[in-house]
Amino acid sequence: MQTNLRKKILDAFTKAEGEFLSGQALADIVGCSRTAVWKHIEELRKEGFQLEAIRKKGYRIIDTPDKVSQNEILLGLKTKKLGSVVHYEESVGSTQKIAHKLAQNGAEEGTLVIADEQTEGRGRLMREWHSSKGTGVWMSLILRPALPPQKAPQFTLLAAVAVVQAIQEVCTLEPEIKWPNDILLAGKKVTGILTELQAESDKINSIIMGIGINVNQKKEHFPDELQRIATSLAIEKGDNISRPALVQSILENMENLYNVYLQEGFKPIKLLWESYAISIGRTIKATTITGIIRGKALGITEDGVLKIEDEAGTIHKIYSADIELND
Ligand code: BT5
Repeated sequence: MQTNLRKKILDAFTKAEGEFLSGQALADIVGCSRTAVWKHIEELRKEGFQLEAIRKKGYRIIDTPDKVSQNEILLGLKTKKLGSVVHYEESVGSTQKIAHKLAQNGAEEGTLVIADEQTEGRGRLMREWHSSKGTGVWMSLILRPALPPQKAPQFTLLAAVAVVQAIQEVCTLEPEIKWPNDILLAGKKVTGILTELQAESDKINSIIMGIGINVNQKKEHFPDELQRIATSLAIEKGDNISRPALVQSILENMENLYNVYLQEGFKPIKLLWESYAISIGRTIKATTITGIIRGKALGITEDGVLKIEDEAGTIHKIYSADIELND
């Protein structure tokens, strides 16, 4: 209930676009007393929001604390569904774990779990995902498409397109996608995506979309073994980036793409994905859990699966692998 009121207040400030809103106007929009409005405003102040208050004019927000908190994500968010419920924690083991639990307990589509720090962030095959405090976007989003589980790989690609578009919008940088789940800048990994499922044999119950983005790390923030292969948006841009603005842009782009997907299928997403992909047409080495395949990456199928043609002309369909570019 409290959170609902807070969301309505933040939505009202979003719509006001920097104009003043009187206490009475806020109370009317939100449907509560002016005292209740005032209490929420005080809580926002305590969290580090700077509000200007002028008699007879009301309030407006002039600065925010640049955290990935629920309030900051909701302020200015223009989606209908994605991110409408936000679970923010300062420090967690893994946002994936929390999102899995929430999904199991019936969390609605669009629920977002986000943390300032992960102490046990993970990649595919339980690899470690380095998620230091206050520097990145560590988020898990719950989707509930009425689809068979075979369609799940498409969502890794859909998420990658959304993140690329958000990085283009917020940072004016031009990232590339390495199939299936890496986003690169200057050849180094800036984002990893982990798509997990809760499903029955013929139907997805929920997709838990884990996205990790290095945002404001400096080179020395990365452990030695990552310095050669990882980068951050700030390193590439030469300036710090607003994490909440980035999260909002991801949610907005993802919602658009998801709606396109539900109405028109995967084809338009596939075309976008291919326009950002670097592996297609190249000679690659794919390390899968069953072995290594070398050959030319022909493209992705309608299901989002990678096709590789080896030297003997055999075409392999790859669902998941680590890719090295060999040419
Ligand atoms: C991934 O796995 O790239 C998926 C990463 C997903 C992380 C998000 S954060 C929010 C959510 N909660 C979680 O616990 N996870 C998700 P994979 O393709 O397996 O790559 C893992 C490899 O990337 C590691 O073995 C390292 O080599 C490298 N790596 C680890 N941390 C990194 C970082 N911060 N930046 C770049 N590379 C990293």
